[in-house]
Amino acid sequence: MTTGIEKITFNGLPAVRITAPDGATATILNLGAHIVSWIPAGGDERLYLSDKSAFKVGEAVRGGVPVCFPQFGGRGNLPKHGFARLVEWTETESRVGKDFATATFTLTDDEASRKIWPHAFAVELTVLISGQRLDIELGVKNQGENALSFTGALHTYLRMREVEEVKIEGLHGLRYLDAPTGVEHDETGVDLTIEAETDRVYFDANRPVLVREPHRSLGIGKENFADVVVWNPWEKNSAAIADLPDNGFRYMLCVEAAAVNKPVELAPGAEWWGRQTIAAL
Ligand code: TA6
Repeated sequence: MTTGIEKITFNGLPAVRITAPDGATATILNLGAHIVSWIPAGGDERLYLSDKSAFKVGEAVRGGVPVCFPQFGGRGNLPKHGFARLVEWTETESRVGKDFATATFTLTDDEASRKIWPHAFAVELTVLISGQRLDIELGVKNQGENALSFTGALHTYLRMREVEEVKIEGLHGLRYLDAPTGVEHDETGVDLTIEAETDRVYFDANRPVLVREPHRSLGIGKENFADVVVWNPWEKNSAAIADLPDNGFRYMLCVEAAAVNKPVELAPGAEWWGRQTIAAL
């Protein structure tokens, strides 16, 4: 095991692999500051990654943790889920401490971004691993002279042994938007199970979410992201997504810390941050 920070090439793309002294490791692409692997200390891979991903600048990677910014989904005129996942970020700081390893990537506006989103901004993504835990923090600063607003998400693809075995707890009683129909409901179930296409935005989801598999679990918390998105494309959509294997839906579940329903508003000079924490249990 190599402890530390390694600059590597991952499927042809520049990446950083961080490894904590306890053996926890994560790999982050410069493209999109996209986490493509997370293995907790002594554990197995906990993120789903499609090997049909293009792994090309300008195209989104399918799996891992896409950073959706400054637009969630199609809620605006930008490319779906924003442009941040399509471009290269700069690695600014990586280090290993006594019981953690961390890497930080930044993205600022440039001519191309200003053409489609006329704002001066600085975005930072910090990944920290320690033992059984992964922290992902997104920071946004408005560096311009006008107010800006954005939506976004840490679009985390969790790796599942078999998605039909999974029970998701912590969403009971929440209002949610069922994205395919555009209709809102209240969550009446105690455990959410995935047995069909599921694409929901749970509003103001303030409790932690527990993703239980028969043999292991993940506890997912967040700060400052108001919403939780749960997505599985199921069979028909999975087959229609070119960069996902036909049966890919069986082995993935997206549980996303998201700011969707109420865009984040930033006055000139103002900053915001949001964090998703995942603990392997
Ligand atoms: O977060 C769920 C979602 O918005 C779904 O509606 C689905 O389209 C998914 O994201 C994936 O989007 P992508 O652009 O990566 O294919």
